Amino acid sequence: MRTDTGRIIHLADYRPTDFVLERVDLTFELDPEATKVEARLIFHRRDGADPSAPLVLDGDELDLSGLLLDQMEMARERYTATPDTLVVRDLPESSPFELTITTIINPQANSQLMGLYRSSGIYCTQCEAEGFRRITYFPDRPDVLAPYTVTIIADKAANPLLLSNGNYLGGGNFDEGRHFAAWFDPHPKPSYLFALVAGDLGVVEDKFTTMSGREVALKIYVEHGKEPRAAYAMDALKRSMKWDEEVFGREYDLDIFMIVAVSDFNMGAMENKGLNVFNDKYVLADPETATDADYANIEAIIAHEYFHNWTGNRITCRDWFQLCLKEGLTVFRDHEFSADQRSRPVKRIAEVRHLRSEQFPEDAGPLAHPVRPDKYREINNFYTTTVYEKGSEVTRMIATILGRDLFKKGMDLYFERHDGEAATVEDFVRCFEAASGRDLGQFSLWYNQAGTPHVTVTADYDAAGKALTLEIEQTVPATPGQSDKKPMHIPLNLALVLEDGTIAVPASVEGAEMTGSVLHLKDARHTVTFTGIPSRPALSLNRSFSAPIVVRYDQKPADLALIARHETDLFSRWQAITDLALPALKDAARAARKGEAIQLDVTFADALLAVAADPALEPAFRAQALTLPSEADIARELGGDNDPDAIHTGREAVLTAIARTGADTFGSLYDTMTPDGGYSPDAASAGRRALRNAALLYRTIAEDTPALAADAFARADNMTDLAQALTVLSHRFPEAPETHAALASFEARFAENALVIDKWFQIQATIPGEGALARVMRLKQDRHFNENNPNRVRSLVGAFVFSNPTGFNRADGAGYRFLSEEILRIDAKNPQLAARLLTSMRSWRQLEAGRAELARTALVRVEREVLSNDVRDIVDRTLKG
Ligand code: B3K
Ligand code: ZN
Repeated sequence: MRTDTGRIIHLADYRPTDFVLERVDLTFELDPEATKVEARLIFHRRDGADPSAPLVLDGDELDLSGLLLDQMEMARERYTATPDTLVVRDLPESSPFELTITTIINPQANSQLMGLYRSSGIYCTQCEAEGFRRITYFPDRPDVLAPYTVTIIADKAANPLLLSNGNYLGGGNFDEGRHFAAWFDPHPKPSYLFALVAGDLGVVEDKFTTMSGREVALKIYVEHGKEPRAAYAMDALKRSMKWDEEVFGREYDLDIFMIVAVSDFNMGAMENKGLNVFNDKYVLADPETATDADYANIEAIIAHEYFHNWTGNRITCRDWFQLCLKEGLTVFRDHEFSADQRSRPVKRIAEVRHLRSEQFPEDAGPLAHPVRPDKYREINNFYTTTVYEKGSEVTRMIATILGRDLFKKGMDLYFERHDGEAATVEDFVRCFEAASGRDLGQFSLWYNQAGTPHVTVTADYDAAGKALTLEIEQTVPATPGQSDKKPMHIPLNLALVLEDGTIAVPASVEGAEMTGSVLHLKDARHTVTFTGIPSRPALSLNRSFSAPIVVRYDQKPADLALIARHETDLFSRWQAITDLALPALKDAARAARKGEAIQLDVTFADALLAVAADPALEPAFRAQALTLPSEADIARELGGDNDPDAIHTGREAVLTAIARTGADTFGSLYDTMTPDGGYSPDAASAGRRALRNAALLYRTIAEDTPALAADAFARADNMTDLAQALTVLSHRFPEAPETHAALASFEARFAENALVIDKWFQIQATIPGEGALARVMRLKQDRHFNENNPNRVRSLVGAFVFSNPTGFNRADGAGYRFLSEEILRIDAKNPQLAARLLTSMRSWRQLEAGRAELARTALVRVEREVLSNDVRDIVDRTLKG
């Protein structure tokens, strides 16, 4: 177990290595418990480096078993080896030298799933961020780039497949049933992009011809028998390759591109050069076992990892502080890809929902950090929605500010200038400045200042002068370690919607620069005047979510209804509907909190139902309109002293009111939004299913019987409908015989399919209410539960702590105690997984006093007993911030 050094790494301390790595040559002799790794590394001392500086290499739980310098054994006094460093002294002043380092590692015992591990009979690696140092001593940092040659030797019967990065060089047989394969990756890369996979897997093959006419072999490796379920992933891969050529002008650069799906993986997927490794959840799909959301995720993640080939691999990060340089940019690219493949507005709505529910709480709590942090204690804890999703929003704002053409010019310049390099955020921003001639100095604060900016707007219309004046104020809340914030450059897209539904074109704008419909806010306060506005307009603010901010504007319901009906920006129509529903949800929660009767004015539901029934709108959008803000969204809007039970009760009352008011609409949607033919995962068909399933929920609420959902469960011919019917049944009628029967039949039917059994766990773990904890504890004893599989742990424990607000936040604190015990147990095996689960406590200070105190007690216990650096970092910050 890695011991906590408590050491904090600072961006300001960055300096290049004393030695330049020229080449890497690795030989693996695979064995489940004693794999021999021989690393031949050619270095030379960097120009200008101290001629007496030793070479310091990173390790993690390593044991050195041999060290040669230029093929000669090294004298003991010239080096010092510990499990986490190898220091070599008296090295040549300028000439290149070769170090041969031998280590013996135990892949079978590697339960952290970092470095080289073996599970379900497959050898697999995960090296980002600092896993390579668990394989051999190495300058394990992203600014050390070299070409790699890899030779893998293994038992042939158990491991017919021997894969690594780059192009295949050749292979052959050895005696005693062993064989070998050699790979060469000509593109210099950092160690975190290294990968090795060995074992016995099935393959799906295809090919792609690049824009310059080169043929690339495409291979997706999956467990034998699962090949048909990789067809959609292959299709998504080919579409991604084509899209990156057409939209970003980026071509693939090796003869082969491989994806391997594994079932034990800490994260979604990993972009290793030419050899992506995936959690099989994001590869395998067929209509019987995958939902529409699964298909959309597969498409997005296949694209994301593929896009990293340029944004991440060809141009990598100088240091881990620059993580958003590859992640934020690549998320932006995958968002754009999905928007082009599916419905742009619906995709945007889904992105913003996700940002608000995951990133906003992070940015408002003790774990808040800038998109580019300036210090860390454990880098694995910085693969966050702030780095990824807010990082993507920051890239999107650059595109909004510069416009499409200049953004493209800046991206081209970035690829041209930095190909083959390890770059920084400053390098990236400079390319857009050079391409556009604009100064992005103030804009760059988005990388360095944490916290979600609040923009408060008041409006005054002067009918006589036909002028609209806006007072706009921005504030950026204090976050841990950052109390004073400077005003940011906020691109605020807005529209003035007139009573007849048209959008006013002002004669002049004063008080802030405006390009197209985007107002550039740069000062703490602006007074902006629009002239030539014929009548008092409704103000549609932050259209398409042009900036990741919270807008505070006291909008009249009639204006929101106008926007919901007429805005040309569909995102804003959805936002208006949400804003119409929010006051009812908040009021209902407040009333429930005080134990008062909930009085509802449901006039807001008219706008929502009008959109739901509008045949001119795409069904997926209509389904989004029917999906009310979640309980977590309402908690965030309430902003403190939160009682999750009251929020739940209030939201239920609002849902019931909508269900009753809209009974006719939901009846007819349920009858008409039926499939056109057999199942197809395309976005339009998925939209119809989403709308019909939303109708199923509302109808069930209005009718208050399990009959309809039980019927839907019996008739479903695809996993989307089946899982939704099971969710409605079990969440609404957990004790009904229909629910027990459905859960049992689902389990029996899919007992052999781990990914579907994950859904079975997840649906049950999120059944609301006090009884959830007992159910989760019972499910932990189920024969399907497996504590060593991260997907399974996330589907039960993760679903409970992240997605069951009433169950987890039980008033007696039993949910928090359960989490603290789970964290301590999981931490002993897999610290990364444990640390991630503990981030479910990030909003604990927003809870009412009784729960907050119980949450604090549970955190203190974790702090007292924790072992790993990963969990210690999270628990310390969560308690302190
Ligand atoms: N780059 C990886 C994430 C690695 C996480 C390491 N703790 C996947 C991705 O973002 O594409
Ligand atoms: Zn990524």
